[in-house]
Amino acid sequence: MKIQSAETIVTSPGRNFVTLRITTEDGLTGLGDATLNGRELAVEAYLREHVAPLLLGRDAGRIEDTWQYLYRGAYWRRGPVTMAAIAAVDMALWDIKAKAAGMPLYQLLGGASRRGALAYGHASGRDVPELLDSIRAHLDLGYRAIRVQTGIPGLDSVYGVASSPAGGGERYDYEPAQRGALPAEETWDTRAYLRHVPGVFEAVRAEFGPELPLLHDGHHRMTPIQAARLGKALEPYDLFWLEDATPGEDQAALRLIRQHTTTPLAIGEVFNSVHDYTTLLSERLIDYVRSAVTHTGGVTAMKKLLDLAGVYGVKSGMHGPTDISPVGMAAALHLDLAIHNFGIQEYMRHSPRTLEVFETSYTFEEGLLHPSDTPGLGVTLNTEAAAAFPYSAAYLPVNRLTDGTVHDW
Ligand code: GCO
Ligand code: MG
Repeated sequence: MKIQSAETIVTSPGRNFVTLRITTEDGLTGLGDATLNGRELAVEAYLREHVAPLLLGRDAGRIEDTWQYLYRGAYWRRGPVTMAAIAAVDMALWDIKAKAAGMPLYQLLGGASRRGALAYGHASGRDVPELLDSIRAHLDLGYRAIRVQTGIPGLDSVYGVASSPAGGGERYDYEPAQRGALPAEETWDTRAYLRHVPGVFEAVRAEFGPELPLLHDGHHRMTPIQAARLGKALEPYDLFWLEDATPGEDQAALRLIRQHTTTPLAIGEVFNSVHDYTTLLSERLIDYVRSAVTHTGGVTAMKKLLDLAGVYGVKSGMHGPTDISPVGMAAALHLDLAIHNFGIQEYMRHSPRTLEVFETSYTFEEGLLHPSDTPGLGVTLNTEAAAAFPYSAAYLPVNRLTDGTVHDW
């Protein structure tokens, strides 16, 4: 099974996606997701210029060897661009291997450990009534776990909060991401946020009762002591997790938060290597690993990372926003089904237009996702539909404090 071609496809059915398609001499194809929100073309060029030529003629079945060849062989290790490129190759090779075996990928990873993967959706509102409506709308869609994000009094717009009411069409401020040559800028005030959020969770629990799993994303905006205070303030509302409380690169920050609160902690969507987690896991400073298969070197690397997490009793909570393509999402679902230490899966739902380009077979029933039993990853790329949506620059917003200082998020 020699690799005959490796092509990159950039398409933008509402938001930008980078896909790698590997074809073998005997005609099998595999897909890999290489989408890095706001830096898409850097990964596309890395793959096209520096990776695709190395793949031609290689044995498509040698997945571990190819991973090590691209990781160790490049000398320059880690980083989001490199690891997204390696991830795309890895996913495509697993897709091919599973298709050759006539099995869904999860079977090659050890088979199913559960009926399906519990998914959480993103509810949000500019104020509490809008938020409660959005939670109801998500429950109607079948979600059994909900991420809660809210507007903050005094701030015009907040990332992750839809700018129109539930059912108003637009789901999310930057979904699709802001299109244009420059990122939008938002104003942020952490003290206003900390004053507001506990009351919002109180209202949500009062309306929906104690059972519904609730999650919250801090988008890396707090200092460790602020995050410790928020975690403590949210304890009465029994969160499933508090995500990305502090900037991700500072692993030691989690020590301080952990000393002060029993609210479970999740982090890692901006991480790209197991080495980003060593302190967090060995000192048991987190409860959930948030990495995406797409940004962490693919199925091979993610499986090793999650196995290591399992040693410390830490569970998975893989990143699944709409800037992970349906290919990356499918790869996550096969892992979700197979690993033992599954926690939860983020599932934002792609737009109908995206699903015209990427034909998926995964299912969502009674709050559980299943990757389906289609051989391989179970996603096909409609190249004609993809060609109809050319790349257009789109960026995540930049965050500034009220005095204009650039802030973490
Ligand atoms: C999440 C995230 C996303 C990211 C986005 C970045 O938890 O889903 O924080 O909203 O910001 O995926 O590209
Ligand atoms: Mg997040």
